[in-house]
Amino acid sequence: MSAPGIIASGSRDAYFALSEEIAGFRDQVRAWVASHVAPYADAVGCGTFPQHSLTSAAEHGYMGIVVPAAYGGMGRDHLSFAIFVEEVAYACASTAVALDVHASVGTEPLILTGSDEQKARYLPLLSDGSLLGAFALTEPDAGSDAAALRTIARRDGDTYRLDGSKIFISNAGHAGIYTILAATNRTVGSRGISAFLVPADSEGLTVGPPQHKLGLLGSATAELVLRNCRVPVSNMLGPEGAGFRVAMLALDSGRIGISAQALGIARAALYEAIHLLKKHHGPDVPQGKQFVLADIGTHIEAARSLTWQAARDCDAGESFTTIASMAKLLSTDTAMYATSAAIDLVGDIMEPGAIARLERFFRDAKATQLYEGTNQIQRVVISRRLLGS
Ligand code: COS
Repeated sequence: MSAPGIIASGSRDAYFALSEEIAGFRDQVRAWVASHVAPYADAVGCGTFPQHSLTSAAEHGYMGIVVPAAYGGMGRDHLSFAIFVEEVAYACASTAVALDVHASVGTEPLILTGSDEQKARYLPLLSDGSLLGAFALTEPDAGSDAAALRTIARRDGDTYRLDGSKIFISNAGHAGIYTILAATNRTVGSRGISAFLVPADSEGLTVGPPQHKLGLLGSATAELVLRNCRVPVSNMLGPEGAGFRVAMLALDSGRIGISAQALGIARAALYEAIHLLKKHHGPDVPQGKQFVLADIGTHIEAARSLTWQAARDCDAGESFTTIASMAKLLSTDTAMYATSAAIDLVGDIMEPGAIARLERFFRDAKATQLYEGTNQIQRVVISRRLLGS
C-alpha cells in the first residue's frame, strides 16, 4: 500500500497550511518510516518490541524530537511531533506508542519542570536514545482517579524510599528511566503527590511479566514493583507535592500524541479499504461504500484539525488542556469508527494480508480510547471547562 498522507490534495494540506519547512520534515519522516518502521510492522504487530526502529529513530535524532537543541535534541514543536507520531502510526501503532511515550510523558515532565542539573544529566541521554523514557502513574486502584494513588515515598536523609506498584506501564522493561508518581503526604490528596526520576537500575525497582492486551502487541506493557526503592532527593521533579501538576501537564501534551497516533491508525484503515475497493471494483465502487469512505475521510480531517490546533496552542504557550482532550476524544473515537467501518466495507473481498492488517488496526484502535486518560476522563475535562468549573 502506498503512503498517502493528508486526504486533501493540492498546495494546501487540509484546512491548515503547513509551512514548507514542516512539510519537508513530514516528507523526511515518511521516507524514514517507509524504510525503518513499515518493514517490521507485521512482526511488531504480532508482539515483537520495535527495537530496530527505536535504534534507527535515535540515529536520526527523533528520540529527542521535542528536546531543546541545547540538550542535544531536535528542538522541534508539538505540531512536528503530532505529524511524526501520525506518520509512524500509519505504518505501525505499536512503534508509535513506544516513541510517543518516550518523547511525551517519558521526557516532557523533565523538560517542563526539571532543574538545570536534572536536564543536563538526563536530557542528552534521552535525546540520543541512550535512555528510553517511561511514565508511571496508573495503579491497580488508581487509574482514572489519579489522585487516589497508593504508592508512597518516605523521606530518609538524602533519599526517598518508594513502596508500591504501578500497572500498564508502556516501555516497561526497556526504559532506562521512569518518571514515577508517589504520595509524599497522604493527608492532602493531589497536593501530596510528588514526581521522581527513577533510573531503571535502581535497587528495589522490578518489572513484572508482560501484561496481556488486545492490541498494540509490540508495545511493552508491564507492572512496576517498588520495594524500598531508594531515589536521591535530587531526582525529585519540582518541589515536594507538585507531582500531580507535573503529571497533568505531561498528560496534556501526551494526549496530542495519542490523538496523532489514532489518526495514523484511522488513515491506515481508510487507505487499506480504498486500495481493496479499487482493486476489486475498479472505478465502479458502489455508491453506498463511497458514502462510508466519505464519512471516514471527513471524521479524520476534523480530528486532525483539532489535533493540530491543540499542538499549535501548546506551541504558542496558550492553554490547551481542553482542546487536547477534545482532540484525543474525537481522534480515538474516529480510529475505532474508521477501523470498524473499513472492515464492514471490505469484509467480503479481503485477502489474507489485508485481513491481518485490518484486524491489527482494529485491535490497536481500541487502546487509544483507553490510555493517557480514558475518553470518559476526556469528557470530564471538557465538560468541567464548559460548566466553568
Ligand atoms: N494542568 C495543570 N494543573 C492541573 C491540570 C492540568 N491539566 N489539571 C488539574 N490540575 C491541577 C488543578 O489545578 C488542581 O490544583 P490545585 O490543587 O492547586 O487546585 C489539582 O491539579 C487537582 O485538580 P483536580 O481537582 O481537577 O483533580 P481531580 O482529582 O478532580 O482529577 C482528572 C482530575 C480527572 C482530570 C485527573 O485525575 C486525570 O487526568 N485522570 C486521568 C489520569 C490519566 O490520564 N491516566 C492515564 C495515565 S498514563 S496511561
